Amino acid sequence: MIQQWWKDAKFGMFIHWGIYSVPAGEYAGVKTDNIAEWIMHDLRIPIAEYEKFAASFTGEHFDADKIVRFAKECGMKYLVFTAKHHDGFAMYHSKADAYNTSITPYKRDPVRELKNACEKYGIDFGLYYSQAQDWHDPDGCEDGENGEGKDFEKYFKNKCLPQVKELLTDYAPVKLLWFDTPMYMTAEQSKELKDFVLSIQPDCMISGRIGNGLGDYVTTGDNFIPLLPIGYSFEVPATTNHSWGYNKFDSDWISAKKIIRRLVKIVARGGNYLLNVGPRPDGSIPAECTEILKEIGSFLKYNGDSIYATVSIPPYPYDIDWGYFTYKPGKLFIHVFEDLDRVYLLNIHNKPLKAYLLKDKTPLKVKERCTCEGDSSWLIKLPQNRDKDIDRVICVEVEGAELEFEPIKR
Ligand code: H79
Repeated sequence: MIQQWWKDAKFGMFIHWGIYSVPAGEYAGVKTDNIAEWIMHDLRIPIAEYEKFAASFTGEHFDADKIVRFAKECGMKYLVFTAKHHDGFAMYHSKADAYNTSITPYKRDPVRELKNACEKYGIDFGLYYSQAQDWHDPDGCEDGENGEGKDFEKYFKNKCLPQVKELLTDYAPVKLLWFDTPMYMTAEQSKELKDFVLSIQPDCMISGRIGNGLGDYVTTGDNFIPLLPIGYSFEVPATTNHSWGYNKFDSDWISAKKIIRRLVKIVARGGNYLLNVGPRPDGSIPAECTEILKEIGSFLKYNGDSIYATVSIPPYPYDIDWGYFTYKPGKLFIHVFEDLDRVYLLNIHNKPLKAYLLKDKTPLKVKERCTCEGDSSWLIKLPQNRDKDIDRVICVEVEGAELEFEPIKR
């Protein structure tokens, strides 16, 4: 079931950390063109060779407290950590399977450490678990195969369910289980997994990728933003460069400007944004990435009211190319992406009561007028954008609990 904490959160941190960060996009002199955590699959690395990466997984700079505090400073309200990715390596002390962080020089349990830090800083804690693909288990799914010669039920009963149970009992409460790539799981298997999760923790949320339409919400395609409000709660999982796991060659970072604007766009359409960081094998996060997140944090520090706990709104009937609207009962937020000196809008039904720039409360006037064509209109003059803000947010306090746009008249 969708929980209110998740609906209100809007912005979360995804962490992809695993032994794929050791090859970091290159194996035996060959670079992978694809996402770095897929290197085992894409470069056909034999299991026994891939296992050797565990010996270089040192984690000496992994500081869960610092990461979670940082996520909070950057305005993220929840966190999802890869407890097990498709490579089958558990990033916690699993009793069900020895292939886990205990066998690395790092030795520790990042799930435990992150969970404790999340509790300390009031961040909602979630875990990613690759329930179907497992390239280490002889019976786990692998992309491009249809399961011939494999006994998926065997893997499902002997590894997947026991590990999910461990996660939900040893690290409770897990607020969100983020399943991924259901592959050829049947509806019965997805249902069994869902019922199993809920039997242990009834209020645990389940991502859309549990498969067979059984998730609590829609998980969009990786890095894909729906064009319109889709009528369901949704979450956009997305990267800060082109990979999820650390890739030493990927220096093509997405700017803070783009990410802030994507966040506004996603929230305006009723969704959440789960933004990924990929630590190195030593546990550090590339500085280029943390700088981007800091800038997002500065925006949210002053403009968070226009993001968190906002509700999905009907689409505005005109195509405005300079920004977006977000809304919470009584407050319409107009996000202005360009250096406009005025905002002119038609067809907003609610009566404006008071307006100001959200970041510093500079008062603004809303001039209301009926146009010659008979449309209602608002004119709001804006001061110069001296600080070169990426998004100037105007808050207009309005009458009425629901936001209503008037349709375009014939
Ligand atoms: O965990 C992250 C990805 O590893 C995972 N989902 C996010 C959250 C994911 N699993 N599958 N996919 C993404 C789709 C992957 C497709 C591709 Fe490929 C992997 C394209 C290139 C590498 C498989 C191998 C399909 C083509 C080649």
